[in-house]
Amino acid sequence: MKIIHCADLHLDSKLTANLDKEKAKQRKQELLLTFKRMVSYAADNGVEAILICGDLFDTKVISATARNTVLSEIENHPDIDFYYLKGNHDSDNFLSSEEDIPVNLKLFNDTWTEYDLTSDGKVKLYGIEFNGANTASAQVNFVPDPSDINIVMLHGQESEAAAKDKAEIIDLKAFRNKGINYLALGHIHEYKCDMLDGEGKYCYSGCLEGRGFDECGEHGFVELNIDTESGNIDDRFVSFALRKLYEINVDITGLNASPDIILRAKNVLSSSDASDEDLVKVVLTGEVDVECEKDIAFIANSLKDDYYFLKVYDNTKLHVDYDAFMLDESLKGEFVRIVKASELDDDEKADIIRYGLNVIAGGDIDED
Ligand SMILES: [Mn+2]
Repeated sequence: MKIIHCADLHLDSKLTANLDKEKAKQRKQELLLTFKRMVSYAADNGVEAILICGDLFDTKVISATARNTVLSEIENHPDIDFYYLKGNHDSDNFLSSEEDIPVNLKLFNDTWTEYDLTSDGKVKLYGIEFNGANTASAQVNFVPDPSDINIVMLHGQESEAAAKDKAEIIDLKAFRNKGINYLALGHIHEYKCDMLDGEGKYCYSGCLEGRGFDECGEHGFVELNIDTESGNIDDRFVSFALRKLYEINVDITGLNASPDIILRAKNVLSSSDASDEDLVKVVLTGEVDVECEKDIAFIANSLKDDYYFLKVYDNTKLHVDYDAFMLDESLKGEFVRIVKASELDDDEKADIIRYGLNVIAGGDIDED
């Protein structure tokens, strides 16, 4: 049987951190459309169950469009069972009353819930929603029958790192050597799959679409193909996002003018994987002369039409050729010598010299 494991869709996410109002609205719709596209993929490929491992929604306030779309996708695909385990971003607001729940929408609560994925009862699905009080004991006390094919759904941060954002800690040790074939996780937004113990795997599917530049790269879901006879589970990451996000470093060491920087950036961008549908953050790196002409807004505007969204972040270091100013009798030279003699650190000196020289030359102090 085929199963889809997804998580962290964050439908209704605001998406205004980078995008303007219009594009944020469009991108928000795209998150919902990608969910629909995934359900169509499931229907077209004979997928019998979709596991949603938390953070289906982004906030407690769920738009009517998102709610209605999710419910209608579930209702219109009666051959697919949707297993929805709430994450730290989800709330009960999605379903207003009992009669709203479609028969093929299966839910979880704060105690262990068990579902049979096959009529012979050989493939079991377990899940629990952690709430702080139940987290530690529920993990230790969980004992499935190792002779079954066991799939477990959870939402939380695996124990190697501290939990952020009120997520619960999942202690992987507590799930080892219990006969779990596949631990389907949500919370970490990047795909990650590794061995849980000698037999089973644990996996974060990652989010379905990247939203910010902390979610660069491939995003999608995991397709599981379970051999219900042998118990063998074949897992495959399916890259599915409509758009990808890229952070691309452009070293502009030695360049002194915006046109040259633009040209360098275009060269680096054209050899990257980013396509015109994608979102790109260009990070300028390297060391440039304190007097170099580098208009970040102009550089960004010159590059942005090639992509759905592009921004430029300046991470260059400034180089001050102090020797060149030592004999300069103008105001410039005097200014540089005063800053050099100050107790500021080198980076602060360079920043102040750049601003000062720019003002002396008649420019604007916040040109970058
Ligand atoms: Mn999440």
